[in-house]
Amino acid sequence: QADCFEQLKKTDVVPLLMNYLMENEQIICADPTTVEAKLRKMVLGGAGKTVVISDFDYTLSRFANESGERLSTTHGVFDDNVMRLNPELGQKFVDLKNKYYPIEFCPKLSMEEKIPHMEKWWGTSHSLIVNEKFSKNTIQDFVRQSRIVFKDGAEDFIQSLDGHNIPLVIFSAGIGNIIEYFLEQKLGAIPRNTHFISNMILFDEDEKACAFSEPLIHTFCKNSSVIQKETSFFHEIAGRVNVILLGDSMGDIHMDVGVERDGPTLKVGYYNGSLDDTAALQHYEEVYDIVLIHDPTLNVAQKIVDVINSTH
Ligand code: MG7
Ligand code: MG
Repeated sequence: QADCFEQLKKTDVVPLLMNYLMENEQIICADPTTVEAKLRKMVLGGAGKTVVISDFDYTLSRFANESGERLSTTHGVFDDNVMRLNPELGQKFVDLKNKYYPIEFCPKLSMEEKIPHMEKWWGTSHSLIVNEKFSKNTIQDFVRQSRIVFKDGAEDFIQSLDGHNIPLVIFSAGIGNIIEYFLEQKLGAIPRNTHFISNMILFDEDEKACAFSEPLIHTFCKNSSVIQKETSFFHEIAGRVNVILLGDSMGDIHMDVGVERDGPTLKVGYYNGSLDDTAALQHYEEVYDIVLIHDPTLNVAQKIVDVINSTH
């Protein structure tokens, strides 16, 4: 009985968070009962049972600036910078984007139909990078000059996870090195809790790009099929049964598949699309527990983590 009382006390904070989620018009929680139940389990488990699995592009990074202009993804770093230095090659990156981006988000095509196109896009774009033999230094400069911007509160969010020893797995179909350089530049170093599952540029002994890591990770294969079980951090997340998943695309919702466990996954989705597209928005509400509309901050994710940390 005392145990029961203790559990109630610990989860006292959950209704407060639920109120916050329900009162905000930019936050959609289609099934609050389920969300509340997941949150209670996560609070009881505490930081020690939690892992955050997050997408990077347009999830930890901002989708648009204050004037509504689209910001850059990790691949986009090449489009912008190469255009400046070598317009002919830059145009090739831009042509690829103009051809394949509409296919990635085409509502009429199935995932199976899109996959070969995504493989072609990533493959071609990566070949351009490797053939040009960009050096590590050049790419670090590209990142410095890029239009990748952290969401408000992202730095604090990452640091607070690290402070509470909650692992952060950044699962990205972008380019992992670009994320690493960005974090190094913004945070001074990559926090110890932070791990990557992504496409990595491999460098030769002269630090020139010479290949990409395998398997290729594109939008529609972000699941256990691309996770190498021998990854060094796997033991670190083995006992972490409660997952907070952060993403912005439909391809992000299975990022937790592959971690063997029976705890809940709380899926938080950033919706960056048009508000007129009610079908798309509805689809997000079905697959994500919490949908955040045009949110340039990490406030909600931070509040969830704060609540998990508050009782220990
Ligand atoms: N994405 C994927 N590729 C490219 C590229 O070559 N250039 C640009 N600008 N964007 C690219 O983080 C994953 C996202 O990155 C985009 C090969 C895709 O739209 C994908 O959703
Ligand atoms: Mg994304």
